[in-house]
Amino acid sequence: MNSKLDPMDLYDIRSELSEDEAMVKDSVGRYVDEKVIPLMRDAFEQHKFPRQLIGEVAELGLLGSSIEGYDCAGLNSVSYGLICQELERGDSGLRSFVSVQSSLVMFPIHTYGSEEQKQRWLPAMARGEAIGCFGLTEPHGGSDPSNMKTHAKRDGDDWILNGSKMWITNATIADVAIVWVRTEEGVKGFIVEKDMPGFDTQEIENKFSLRASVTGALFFNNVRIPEANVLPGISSLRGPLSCLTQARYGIAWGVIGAAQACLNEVLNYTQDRVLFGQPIANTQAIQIRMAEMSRQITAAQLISLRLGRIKDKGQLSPTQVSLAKWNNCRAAIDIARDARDILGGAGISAEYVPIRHMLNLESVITYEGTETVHQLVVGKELTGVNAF
Ligand code: TGC
Ligand code: FAD
Repeated sequence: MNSKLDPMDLYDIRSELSEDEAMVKDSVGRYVDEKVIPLMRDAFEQHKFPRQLIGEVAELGLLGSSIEGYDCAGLNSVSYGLICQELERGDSGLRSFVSVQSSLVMFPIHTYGSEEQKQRWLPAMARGEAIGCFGLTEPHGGSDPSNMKTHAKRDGDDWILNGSKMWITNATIADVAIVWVRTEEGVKGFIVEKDMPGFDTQEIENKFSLRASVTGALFFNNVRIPEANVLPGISSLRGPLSCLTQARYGIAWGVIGAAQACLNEVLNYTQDRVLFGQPIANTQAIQIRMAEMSRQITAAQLISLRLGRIKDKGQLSPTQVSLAKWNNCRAAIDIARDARDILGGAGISAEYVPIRHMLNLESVITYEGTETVHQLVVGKELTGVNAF
């Protein structure tokens, strides 16, 4: 009776998708199966972001996909979520690239930028010809961006920028950085271009997580920024935090893909692994563990779809996004760790996907707000008390 259910979609989320959404999911899914998955093991082992994928994801319309106009696809939020899910089924590093470009760089330019800034950057970024990064976190503590030290002072028509940012995705490959800066007029977003004198970047090497993604530091030493490179539409911490809401939304969907990849791996492996005279898939303990994975994936899918529908109605609250990011990252990392264990010794080999996803998810559960940050956001909503 149960054989008709899709093990990756027990509640038939697919039937809730529009024709266009299902088409997005299928086309990105095919691309990931054919072009992404075959590359990711090597990319992870070699600690290299496969840059050849940039042109391909751009060609598929996946960069800035939620933006209307400016050569962007203008898809809805559920489609953006499905894109993240399918990409992260391949690797969190590729989803990170697309999240940063779309939600953290193109979104603030589109939302807070001047028309000139939008015309200059958005079409080039949609085509993958310009790459962006987003600098909010500083070395002394990312969870509390209100304690920002990076600052800028007016000098005639320009600004002079000093400080540094740490743990920045795409740092060393970016043509442009959206850098959040303390000024006497509030927190402002600066568009810093890679060749500006005094601007430097450095890659963070020897990571054990997100090895197929570029992470680095940004340094600003008296960088002269013209007023034309300041986002005119925002002067408070709400600017960067609103970008995080977009990216966290995508992550809540994305990690479902990583979890599905792990469940799929153990479903196959346990059929063939014969111990004590039977495939381990036939044992109660293994079935319960895989059922638990399926329970968590199903809950995450339902949360994400509901969140997407709320977002598409324009009624999203950041607290709802925090709950989804927390729940779904926790589910995905628990699933990846358990899948690694079910594979036994083979689980530590790069031949199987769980350990790569497990290691990646250590970053994903930390960035865009740690689990504790999201728990405290929900706690604040429930009690009205700010416990940070
Ligand atoms: P708070 O006083 O609560 O808020 C300041 C202003 O911002 C508004 N706001 C938000 N707006 C939109 N979305 C959100 N999520 C928002 N959260 C707050 C708020 O309404 C207020 O607006 P206004 O107009 O009244 O001024 O700020 P706080 O300083 O108390 O901080 C709250 C806290 C701790 C939740 C926040 O600082 C936080 O989220 N901390 C975590 C930082 C973080 O997540 N950093 C991520 C860096 S980027 C990254 O990791 C990229 S990885 C990408 C990849 O590779 O995929
Ligand atoms: P800290 O803020 O120092 O936190 C340390 C610990 O304290 C955590 O466990 C935290 O949960 C806990 N904690 C904090 N506050 C409290 C509290 N009130 N009560 C109890 N516990 C608390 N940032 C960007 O700006 N742009 C990027 O592109 C980007 N990409 C990243 C890519 C990777 C691979 C990684 C790992 C990080 C990236 N980050 C980026 C930074 C990321 O957002 C931060 O690492 C994250 O916000 C946490 O900040 P932190 O590392 O300084 O930890």
